Formats: sequence, structure tokens, C-alpha cells
Amino acid sequence: MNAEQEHDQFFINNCLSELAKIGETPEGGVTRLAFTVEDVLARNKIMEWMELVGLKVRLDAAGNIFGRYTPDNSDGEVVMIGSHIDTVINGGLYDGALGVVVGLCAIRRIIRSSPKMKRSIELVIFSDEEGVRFGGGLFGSKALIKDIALESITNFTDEKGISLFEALKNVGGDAEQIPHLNLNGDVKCYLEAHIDQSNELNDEEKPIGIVTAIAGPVSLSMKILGRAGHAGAEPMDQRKDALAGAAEIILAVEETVKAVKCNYLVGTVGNMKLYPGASNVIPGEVELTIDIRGIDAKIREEALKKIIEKAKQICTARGLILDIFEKHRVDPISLDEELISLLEDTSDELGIPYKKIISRASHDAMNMAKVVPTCMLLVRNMTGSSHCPEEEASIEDILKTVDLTAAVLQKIIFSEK
Ligand code: HGY
Ligand code: MN
Ligand code: MN
Repeated sequence: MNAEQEHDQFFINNCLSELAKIGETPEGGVTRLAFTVEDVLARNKIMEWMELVGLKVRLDAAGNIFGRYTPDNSDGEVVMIGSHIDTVINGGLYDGALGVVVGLCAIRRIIRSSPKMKRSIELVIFSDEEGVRFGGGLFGSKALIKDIALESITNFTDEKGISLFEALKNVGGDAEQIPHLNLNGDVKCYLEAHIDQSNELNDEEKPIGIVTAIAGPVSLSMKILGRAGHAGAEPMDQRKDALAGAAEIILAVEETVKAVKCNYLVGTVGNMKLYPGASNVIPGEVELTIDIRGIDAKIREEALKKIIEKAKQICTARGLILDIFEKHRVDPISLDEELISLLEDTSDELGIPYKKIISRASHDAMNMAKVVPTCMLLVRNMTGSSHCPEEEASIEDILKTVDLTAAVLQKIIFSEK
């Protein structure tokens, strides 16, 4: 390992361990929900690092953070790299944070080695990628490409009834100004590095995945209204038990998705609240979330339609009322062929083994790919688990990712095209 890589290793370990402390959980994970105190503290930390590296920092109305290096003889074009730092509840230490630290480290290397470059280079931290607090997801990148309505920003609320619209102010955002957002320059391309959230790279013993396409999520919220009643006094045939109905719907999600036999189609009920929630009261109300993902939009839609059909039949048969709200939808997307080849060629030059891979998890890169040429790298996950404290990447693989990212960004920055 040369002196530069040694310094990078220290830089990476330090940044990741600093971020891991902000929102750390007793189980060794991290909870940093969008626009909470933990999110604000992590944002401030990263803005400090951006300035230390020599980047000019700005925030946009969606709370996205941009750190840009503009060389003296800049030609106005920008090369972007980024990810997110908000997390799920008790998430892993690498989801989002790894891509931010890899980006910062790669930019730092490029500025030190070639300050005279002609294109600017920018690190972006997108707001509220996970969507755990308000429902939805990929908020910051959706806002940047003007793919989110003011009405949903106002209607999305957290468990305490605080709206995304209000919470956004905690980080200096202003939802009313979102329609005026822009990329602030001529963006040549966007690259995102992220930990692999499956076991695929680990199984194949590859340190890096070059993403060819990203599966698209749809998330619904279903409200099931029955009738609360006495658990002892009410006969079984007179009940309108909202939780029993919900239980049938949850199994219908699993059964419908499994029946499709397409291994990129997945369905999950990840959250459920019931009311009143007492052992001697028949549940009167249930709200549950349904997350369906697929790499083929048509197959995903057919499965979704079947699930909604079955949910309606179950509720009719039980005399329950069903309300369905769509919270989030991004179509599956293929990434830029030219950038994929550039990543492959550069991996070969650096002798870094890789696998071309479809990302089952969704990322801000899906929205950026709609407006600029976009590519994505996944870093081997040593446990194959994610959205939980067990998520793990090795410093060796992270350094390889910095080597590859810096080399590819360098080529793009200096390319004549
Ligand atoms: O849910 C996802 O795929 C991403 O981690 N937000
Ligand atoms: Mn995630
Ligand atoms: Mn992520």
C-alpha cells in the first residue's frame, strides 16, 4: 500500500467511524432519519469535511447538499458523484455513508493530483433517500429532477404528525422553492458508489459490482377499517376484525409474488400499525405498508394489480373498508452503456475483479439517470445483509472502489468529448 492509499485508509476509516457514532443504536447499527437531529449532525460533519477538502458548499431548497470544486479555467461542465446519509431504523453503517465517503476521498485525490482540470467536480448528498420517516423515498433526487408534487410533500407526515414540508425547514430547505431547483451547471454525468445490499458479490467473491440496471419500487399504504369490539363478548360471526383481514392480505402479498416465479420480483409488508391495540379489544383499524419491486415494470404492475384485487375481495368478504394510497413509485431503469464500458475497461486496467450486476435496492441514481448519463458501483457486502447492523464492507474493497472511482472520474474530467 503506497503512502496515498495509507492516508486514504485512515481518512475513510475516520469518516465512517465518525458517521457511525451519529445515531448509533445499542445493537451496533445506526438510526438517522431524515431531517432529525441525527441527520442534521451528520450533515454538519460532512459539510465540514467538504470544506476541509476544498469544496464550496451549498444547500438547495430540498435540503440536498452540494460540495463543488471549480478549477480556475473551468469550462462550466460538472462531473457529479454522490449518495445519501439518512438511514433506516437500526440500519447498517455503510448504506449511503459508504458512497459519500468514497466520493469525498476520490475527489480529494483528484484535486491533489490535478488541480488544473477544466471540468468541475461535485459531491452531492441527497435528502431523505430512505423515506422511512415520512413514507416514499428518494425525496432529494426526485425534487432535484422536479418529480415530486408540493401536495405530497405537505401530506407526507411522520408518526408525530410532522409533515415533510415542515421538517425540511430543520435543514434549511424550503418546499415552496423546489419547483425552481436545477442542476446548477452542465452535468456531464453522475456516479454513485453504494454497498451491495444482497449477497451476490459475496457469493461470487467479487469486490465490485458494475450496475447495469436498477429494480423499481412501488410502495403503498393500505388502511383497513373494521369495528372495535369486546374480545370476549362479541361472537365470531359478527366481528369486523381489521387485523384478521390484514393478516390475509399480508399472506396474499407473499403468495402473489411467489407465484410469479421471477426472481427480481419481491414483495414486503414492512410496517403495520393497529388500533386500539389492546388484548381484550377486537382490532378496529389497521394501517400497513406494501413494498413491491421488480426489474420489469409490466410484471411488477401485474403483480400489484392482483394484490390490490385480492385485498379488495378479502375486505368485502369480511365487511371491512379498504383505502389504498400510493406513496412512492420509480420505474426500473438501465444505466448508461458508455459509462458501464468505461468502468469495465478501467477495472481491467487496475486489475480489479468485478461482476456486472442488477441492483435490487433502489438508489438516487435512478432519478439522476433520467436527466444525465449515470453509472453505479456496488461494493461487496461481507455478510450480504443490509438495512440492519450486520451490513459490512472491508476497507480493502472500499479502497479498490476509491481507486476505480478516482480513475474513472479522472478520465471523464480530462476527456476531450
Ligand atoms: O429501499 C431501498 O432500496 C433503498 O435502500 N432506499
Ligand atoms: Mn437503504
Ligand atoms: Mn442506500
